[in-house]
Formats: sequence, C-alpha cells, structure tokens
Amino acid sequence: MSEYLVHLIPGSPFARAVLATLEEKNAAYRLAGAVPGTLRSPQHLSRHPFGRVPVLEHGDFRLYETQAILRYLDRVLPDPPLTPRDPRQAARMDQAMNINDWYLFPGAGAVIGFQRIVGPRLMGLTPDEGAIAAALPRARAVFEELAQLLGEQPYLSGESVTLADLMLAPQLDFLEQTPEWAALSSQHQNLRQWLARMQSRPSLRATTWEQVAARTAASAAGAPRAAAAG
Ligand SMILES: N[C@@H](CCC(=O)N[C@@H](CS)C(=O)NCC(=O)O)C(=O)O
Repeated sequence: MSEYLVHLIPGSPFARAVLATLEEKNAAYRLAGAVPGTLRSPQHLSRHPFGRVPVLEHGDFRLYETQAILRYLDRVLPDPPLTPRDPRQAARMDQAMNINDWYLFPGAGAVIGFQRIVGPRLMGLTPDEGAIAAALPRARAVFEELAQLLGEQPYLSGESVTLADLMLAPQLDFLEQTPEWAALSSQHQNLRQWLARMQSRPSLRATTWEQVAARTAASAAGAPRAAAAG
C-alpha cells in the first residue's frame, strides 16, 4: 500500500486531526510543510483550489477537506475502526464533526484561536480584542452544546474514541491555550475532562505543534514517520 503524505502547516488543528487519525491507525506517513503565506501559490492551489490545509496524498489519490480525509483513512485503514457501527452513535459522530466545521471553527477557532495564537505567532499581529469579544457569545453557545452532547460519556459519540473526538480535540486543545478558555469551559467540567482524556492519547501527544514542526523539517529531508503505537 502506498505511503501517506500530508500537506500541512504545523499548528493547524485540521491537519492535526488527520495526523492523529494516522497515528491511531499506526500508519506510516510523511509530512510536507507549507510555508504560511504560500497557500495561494499556483503550486498549492493545484492541490487545494481553496488554498487551505490539510491535503492528503495516497499514491495517485489526492484529497482535501478534513472530514473526507478522516473518513477515507477509516475506510482504507479499518483497524481500529473509528466510526461507530451503531447508526445513532455514527450520527452523533457526524453531528459533532459538522458542529466543528460550521460553528466551532468559524465561531471560535478562526477568530479567538487566530487572534490569540496564529496571528501573533506566525504573522506578528496584535490581537483584535473587539473581534474576540464579538466571537465570545457564539463560542459560548458551541461549548454549551458540545458539553450537552457529551454528557457523561467518555467520548463524543459513546464509549469509544471516534473520528469526531480526533477532529474536535485539536480544536479545543488550541483554544485551551487562550485566555478565553477559562470562561468558555469553566461551566463544562465534562468537556475539560474529555479534552484531558484526548490529550493523554499517544496520537495527540505525538502531534503537538512543536512536534509537527520538528517532524515537518525531518520529513523534508526524506525520513518516513512510523506512527507511535496507540
Ligand atoms: N474545510 C477545511 C478547513 C481547513 C482550514 O481552514 N485550514 C486552515 C488551517 S487550520 C487553513 O488552511 N487556513 C489557511 C487560510 O485560511 O488561508 C477542512 O476541513 O480541511
């Protein structure tokens, strides 16, 4: 079977979901780091016409959109399964992944995460406090809903980790690093415990911003990555 190649920018929570899924599957993969600011280059647009990351290459098959990539990986690497067999649990998984794409990332990650972390760290920008304040009500609503859906379960769609957990944990891990985290999560201890549970998994521990940055450089030199067990 061909090797997996992931085009990404270190720190991207969407890309981390792909890497964490590959790690959960114990698959070998390589990283191709895009330089921030070059996603609109003709070369990258030929991979991703909307100029984003991640992009997966698997042999002659190229795919963008994180949900599609995660589901593809779960089909071609069926062990361990990361989609519940039960239709209702699978529907909860799908629901959480769409909450990520429609509400969590646009409402919180793309504003609060960008203003607090990405902009200052990668572009030297000063956080726009007005934009952050305006995003908070929507972000609060997303946290409330995620906490409600999680309830007392260990994972978002039940007893086992699924693609939804792997997709949302990198986003919340990102937001945990912002000053807004305390206000957003203090009423939702179940969500905090879930995030800690996810952060302790080898797949998340192996895919931190720092580790991915280091490995991106190593992969550029041609060393394939054997996933950590777990
Ligand atoms: N819908 C896309 C979203 C991916 C996305 O927004 N990625 C961010 C990094 S986390 C990105 O590429 N941002 C670059 C930009 O917006 O120019 C997916 O699911 O893959």
